[in-house]
Amino acid sequence: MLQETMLSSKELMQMEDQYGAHNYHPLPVVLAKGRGVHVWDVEGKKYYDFLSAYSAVNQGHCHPSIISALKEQAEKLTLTSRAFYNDVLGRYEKFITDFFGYDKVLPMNTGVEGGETAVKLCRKWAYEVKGVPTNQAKIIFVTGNFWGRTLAAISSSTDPSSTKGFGPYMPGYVLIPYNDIYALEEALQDPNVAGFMVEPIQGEAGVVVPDEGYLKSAYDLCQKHNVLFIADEVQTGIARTGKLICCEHHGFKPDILVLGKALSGGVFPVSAVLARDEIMLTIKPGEHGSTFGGNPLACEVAMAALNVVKDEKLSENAERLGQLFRERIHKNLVETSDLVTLVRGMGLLNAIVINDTEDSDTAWNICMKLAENGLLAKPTHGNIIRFAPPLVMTEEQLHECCEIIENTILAFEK
Ligand code: IF1
Repeated sequence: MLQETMLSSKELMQMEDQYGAHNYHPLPVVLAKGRGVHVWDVEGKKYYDFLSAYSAVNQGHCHPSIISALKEQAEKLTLTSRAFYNDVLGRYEKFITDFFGYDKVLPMNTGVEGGETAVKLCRKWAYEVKGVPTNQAKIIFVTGNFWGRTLAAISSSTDPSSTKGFGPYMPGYVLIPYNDIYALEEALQDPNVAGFMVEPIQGEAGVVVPDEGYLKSAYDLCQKHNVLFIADEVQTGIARTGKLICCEHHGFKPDILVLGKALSGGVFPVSAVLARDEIMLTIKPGEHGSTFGGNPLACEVAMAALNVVKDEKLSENAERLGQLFRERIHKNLVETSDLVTLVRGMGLLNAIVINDTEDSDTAWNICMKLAENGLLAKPTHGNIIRFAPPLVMTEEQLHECCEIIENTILAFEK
């Protein structure tokens, strides 16, 4: 019965084209199953997943302990709204604030809601604690940032594909170049600056890693000017770069920490904003929230997902395998193929730069060949291919994937 009603990849892609908005351009692969580092398409072809849903599936697809937490809670209570208390939220709030070392958490659902919450907290803190005149608070962002698709998020974007046709934009934003400490120092001279929001590694911009020392210097400058350092760790957090959060590599704790994606292991939309009381308590009852924010299902899933990070030592694994990956790709591709100019990243958030123009389809065509050879990845910004497998990968699997990547690129004709 199931066999007869099963639609082919082609039929399913046509259905999306016919009935869905055209706001994506996916690789022509239709996935039907995921487990660990593997996914399978409708026709049963097996792939290594080297995108991990943009670092949301750090714990591997359908991790058994996260799925059982989901199932168990789903049979009990899924949503109460915050009109009432429930028996999970308080336990989750204690768990996650202990886990990351903050006084309090404000639970939301998507990464961009986390970013919006951080911006609102920062402004409120500016008016109530720092003493910035009402509606004069400014937040500094960096060029090349990406923190989502809402109007507040795209108002800080320098990418026309995010901004064009969606104006007017949110006021109170200051834009400076990424990885330029002098530009930050200059922007911080304005006493109305309330915060500096930045990704420790710019994911969408193409896994752009700032110079050693930039982030710590930026943090120190923010402290000096009584400005909040807001770390958008939606993509870099949850062990992805080889530490629990990327800022840990640089020896500081952000004033506001935004988490999402792998906070749930890709099982459920869960995001979180963590901060000390002085910041968090500026938002009073009824001033912010969300229907699903902190729902019992999300909380149980997130606790299970974070326990997997700890119990399976995913940070350590990401650190070790990421080192291996960059060394091997540098030796076998950067040094030998004129198609690959560099490999960069931290932990298991890496990318290669293809020696072609940004608007060329070379990176896309390489990803199409990689898919044929059983490995899924997708270009970000034309000539850059991001490689971000689940952090549960073994060394043996990593070498098998490097084999596929190397053979595909070395055999590739532009
Ligand atoms: C899509 C990009 C990555 C993020 C950072 C906040 C958010 C994201 C650093 C918002 C989301 C996702 C969005 C997703 C593709 C993916 C992405 F290509 F769009 F830019 F990873 F680089 N901060 N990134 O990376 O989180 O609201 O999506 O939960 O399809 O738009 P969200």
